[in-house]
Amino acid sequence: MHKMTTCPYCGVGCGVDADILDSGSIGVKGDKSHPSNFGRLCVKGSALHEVLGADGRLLTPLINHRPVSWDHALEEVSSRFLRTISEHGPDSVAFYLSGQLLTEDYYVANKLMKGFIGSANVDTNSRLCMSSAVAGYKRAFGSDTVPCSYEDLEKAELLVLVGSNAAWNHPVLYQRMNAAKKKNPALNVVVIDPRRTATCDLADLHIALKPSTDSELFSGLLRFLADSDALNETYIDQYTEGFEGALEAARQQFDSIASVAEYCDVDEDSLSTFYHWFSATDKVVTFYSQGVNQSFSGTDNSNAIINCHLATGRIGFEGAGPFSITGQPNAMGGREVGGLANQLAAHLDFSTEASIDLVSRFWKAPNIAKTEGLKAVELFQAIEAGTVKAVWIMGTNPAVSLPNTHQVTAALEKCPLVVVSDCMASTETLKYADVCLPATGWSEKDGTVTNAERRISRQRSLLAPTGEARHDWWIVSEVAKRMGFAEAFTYQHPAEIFAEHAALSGFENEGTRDFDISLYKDIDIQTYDNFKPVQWPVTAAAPYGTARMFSDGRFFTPTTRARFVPIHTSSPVQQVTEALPYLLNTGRIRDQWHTMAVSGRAPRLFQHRDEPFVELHQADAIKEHISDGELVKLSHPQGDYIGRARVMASEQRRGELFVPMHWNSEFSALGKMGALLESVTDPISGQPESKHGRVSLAKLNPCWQGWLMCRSDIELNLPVEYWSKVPKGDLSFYYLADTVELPDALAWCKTHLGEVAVWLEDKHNQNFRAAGLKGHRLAWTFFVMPYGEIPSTSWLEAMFAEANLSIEQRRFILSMTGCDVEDPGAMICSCYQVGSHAIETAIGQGCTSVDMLGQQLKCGTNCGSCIPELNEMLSNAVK
Ligand SMILES: Nc1nc2c(c(=O)[nH]1)N[C@H]1C(S)=C(S)[C@@H](COP(=O)(O)OP(=O)(O)OC[C@H]3O[C@@H](n4cnc5c(=O)[nH]c(N)nc54)[C@H](O)[C@@H]3O)O[C@H]1N2
Ligand SMILES: Nc1nc2c(c(=O)[nH]1)N[C@H]1C(S)=C(S)[C@@H](COP(=O)(O)OP(=O)(O)OC[C@H]3O[C@@H](n4cnc5c(=O)[nH]c(N)nc54)[C@H](O)[C@@H]3O)O[C@H]1N2
Ligand code: SF4
Ligand SMILES: [Mo]
Repeated sequence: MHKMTTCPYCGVGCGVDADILDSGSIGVKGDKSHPSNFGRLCVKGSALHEVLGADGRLLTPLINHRPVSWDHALEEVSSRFLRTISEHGPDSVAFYLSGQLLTEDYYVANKLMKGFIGSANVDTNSRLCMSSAVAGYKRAFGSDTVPCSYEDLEKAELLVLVGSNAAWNHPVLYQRMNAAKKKNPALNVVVIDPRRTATCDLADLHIALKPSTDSELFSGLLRFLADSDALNETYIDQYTEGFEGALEAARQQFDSIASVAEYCDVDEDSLSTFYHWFSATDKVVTFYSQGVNQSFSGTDNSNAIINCHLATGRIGFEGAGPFSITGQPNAMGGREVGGLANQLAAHLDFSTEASIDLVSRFWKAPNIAKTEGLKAVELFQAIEAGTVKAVWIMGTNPAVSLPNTHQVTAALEKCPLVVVSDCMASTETLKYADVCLPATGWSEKDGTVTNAERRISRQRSLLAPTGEARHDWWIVSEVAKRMGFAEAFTYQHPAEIFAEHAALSGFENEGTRDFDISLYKDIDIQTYDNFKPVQWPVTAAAPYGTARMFSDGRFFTPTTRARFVPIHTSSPVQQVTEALPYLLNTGRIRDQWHTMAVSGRAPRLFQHRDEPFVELHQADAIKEHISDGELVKLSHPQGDYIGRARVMASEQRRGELFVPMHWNSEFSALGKMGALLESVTDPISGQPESKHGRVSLAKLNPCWQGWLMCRSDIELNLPVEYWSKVPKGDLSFYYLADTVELPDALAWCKTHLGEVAVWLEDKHNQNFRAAGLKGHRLAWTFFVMPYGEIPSTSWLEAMFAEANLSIEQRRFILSMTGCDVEDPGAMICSCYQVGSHAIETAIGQGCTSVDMLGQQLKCGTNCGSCIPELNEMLSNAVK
C-alpha cells in the first residue's frame, strides 16, 4: 500500500511516496506530485527506510532509567511539575522543544505552558537555528513572514547564497537551482561563504569573506546601490520607511567598494562584480542560512540583506526576495504555533495587551503568561542557577547542540527534575533524565509540518508505534489532564488540534496577521487525511494558498510600510587570542543529521565521512607540522576536541578551522564541538554565535593507533584518548589511538574485549593482531598498527559474515591477506555505492564529464548530492 508522507530531515520538506510492504518494512521514493521536490529525494531521504526498526529505540517510559508504566510516568511528571509550580511559581518550570516536532505536538506543548501553567518558559532548538531570521523579518516587515517560494529560485536571474551550503544541507533545492541554471545560462549564482563548499560548484562567483562580516558587506551594497543610481525610489517612497537612516549608517561605515573589500578581506574585483550584478538585475533572490543566523550580529545580518531588497523593491514578485531558508522539517511550524519564548501563539507575541487578551479568550485561559520567557542559552543558565527547577526536553539534544555543553550538562545534573521525550534510547541528554518518555518517530507519527516556503504537508503514519512509544501531543495532553487542565486538552486525534490551531490563526484576524489558515478551522478527519500540500496563508479569499507575500507592498507594521534598519559595524565576541589563535567554524556534512541520533543508525551514511575531522588550510598545517589524515586536538579552556586533519589547498581560509557539528560522546571520545564554543548570543534574537569560536590547534602524536571491529552487542568501555565509532549494521568499527603506550596489547584485549582466540605480535614493526570468537564466528578483531597506516576494512566485514570460520580464514585475518573484497575508497555516491577508487579509475580511462561517469558507473544519477564532488575529482584530474 502506498501512502504519501513528508521527509523528516531538512526544511526542504520533500514529499515521500512510501510503499508499506507486507513484511512490515517500507520502501521510499520521492513523491512526484509534491510541489517541493517533484519526485526527487537526497541521500538522507532515500535512506529513510534504513533508520527504522526497534533497534536503538526507547521502548518504554523510564524513571531513574528503570522501566515503568505509562500511568506511573505521567503521574510522576505531572505531580512533580505541579509541586514545583506550587512551591516556586510557574516560572520555575520550562519546556525545551524542537523544530522536529509536528505542528500538533508543538501547539499542545506551547498551549500548556503559556496558556495554563502561565509561564512563557517554552523555548526550542530553533533558537539555535532560525531566531535571528525571525527577528530580522519582524523588524523589517512587522511579522515573521518568509516572502518567497522555491519557484522563485528557478525564476531568479541572480541567486545570492549567503552562509548556506545548500548542496549538502538543502540538496533537493540545490538540484532545483542547478536545473534552473542549466535551463537559463544567464542565471548568475554568487556564493558568500568563508569556505569553498560543494555549493560553490554552482557559483559563477564565490566570495570567501572574513567570517562575520556579512552585515558590512550588505551595508556596502546599500551604499553602492544609492551611489550608482540603482535605487527604486518609487518603492521606497510608497511602501517603506526609515530609508535615510539606513543609508546614512551605511555611508558612515564605508566610502568605497575598496574599503568594504578591505574590511571583509575579499578581492575588490569580485566584490565589485557582485555589486554590479546586484544593481543590474531585477530578479534577485538572496538565500541565506546559518552563516548569517548563527552570529553575534545575526539579526543585523538579516536586516542588512533585507535593506538591499527593499531599496530596490525586489520583493513580492516572481524571482525576487530575501529568502531565509529553514533547516529543520518543522522549524516553520514551530514559529507558527509560537514555540519561541518571545512568541505567544499564531504569530502573536507579548508586545500588546490586546494580543495576550485575544489568545487568553480563545484558549479560555485566564492564567496565560504575560511576559516573554527564557531563551535557550538563558534557560540552561537559569537551570544551573537553580531558578528553573524542572525542565521537559522534547525532540532535541541540548547536551550536544548548545554552546558550552559543559555548562549545559552541569545544569542538567543539578536540575531536580529533567524529563526527556525522545524516540531513541541513547543520546547524551537522555543520560541526565530522571524521566524518559518514548515518543513515536517518523513512519509512526501523524500530523503536519511546514517547510521553508510556508508549505504545510502531512507526515502520515505508516507503521504502528514501536514498543510503547506514544505521540508527543498525546503525552503532553495526558500530563495536562493530570495537572488539572482536562477541559482544554481533550484531543483524540491530531486533526482536532490542527483545526484549533487553524481557528486561532483566524480568530479576530481580519487581515491583521500574516499567519492565517482559518480555512481549516472546521477540518474533519477525512479532509485532514486527504490534505494536499499548500502554502499559507490559506483563507476564504485564498483557498489554494499563497505562493508569494507582499505583492501589494503592504506589510504588517502599524503604518503598513516595511522598515529599513540602520546597521552599524559589529565584531564577533569570540575573537582569537594568542592562546586561542584559530577561528572555529562549525557546520554540517552531506550525509549526517545533527547529533546523529537517527542518521547514525544507517551505515551507508557513514561512508562519505566516518570520523570527526578538522578542516584546515595547508599553510596552517605546515606551520603546525600536521599532515593530512593525522589526528589533531583542538583546545579551549572549556573543553577539547579530537578529529582527523583534512588539509585543504584553498577551500579553507588561513587561520580558520571547520569542524562538523555531528559527533558526540555516543560516537567518539572527544568529538563534540559544542564543548569548544562559548555561550555568546545575538543581543536581539538570543541566537548563539556558533560559527565563530576560538581554539588552539595541535597535532595529537599518539604512540599507537588501532582499529577494532566487533559485534554491536559487545559492551565496551574503551580507556583510550581517542576512539571513534562507525556503525556497520550489527557490527561496529572503532578507530583507536592513544598518547599513552600500550605495553601489553594481549592483556588489553583480554581485559576490554574478552577471550582471545588467535593473535600475532611483531614488536619490531609495532604490529599486533588478534581476534575473538563466539562459537565459530568472529566476535571481534583488534589490530594495532604504527601511527599513520590505516588499511581498508571492507574485507573484514566479509569475514564477520562467515558462519563457520575456517582455520585458514583465521590465519588470513592475522595476515590481513587472502580476501578478495576490494577497497572502494571514500564513498562518493551513496545512492549507488560508488567509491572514489572506481571513479578515479573511470577518469583515468577517459571519462571527462559527470554525465560520462554517470553512464559508466551510475554515480550522480539519483539524488545528485555527489555531483559537486564528481566535478572536483574531474577538475583535479585535469590538473
Ligand atoms: N546533511 C544535513 N543537512 C541538513 C542538516 C544536517 O544536520 N545535515 N541540518 C538542517 C538544519 S536544522 C539546518 S539549520 C540547515 C543548515 O544549513 P546551512 O546553513 O547550509 O549549514 P551549515 O553547514 O551549518 O552552515 C552553512 C555555511 O555557513 C558558512 N559560514 C560560517 N561563517 C560564516 C559567515 O560569517 N558568513 C557567511 N556568509 N557564511 C558563514 C559555513 O562555512 C557553512 O558552509 O541544514 C539542514 N540540512
Ligand atoms: N556549533 C554548532 N551548534 C549547532 C549548530 C551549528 O551549526 N553549529 N546548529 C544548530 C541548529 S541549526 C540546530 S537545528 C540544532 C540541532 O540540534 P538538536 O536538536 O539537538 O539535534 P538532533 O540530533 O536533531 O536532536 C533531535 C532529537 O530528537 C529526537 N527526535 C526526533 N524526532 C522526534 C520526535 O518526533 N519526537 C521526540 N520526542 N523526539 C524526536 C531524536 O532522536 C534526537 O535525539 O543544533 C544547533 N547547534
Ligand atoms: S532534501 Fe533530502 S533531507 Fe531534505 S527533505 Fe528532501 S529528501 Fe529530506
Ligand atoms: Mo537548524
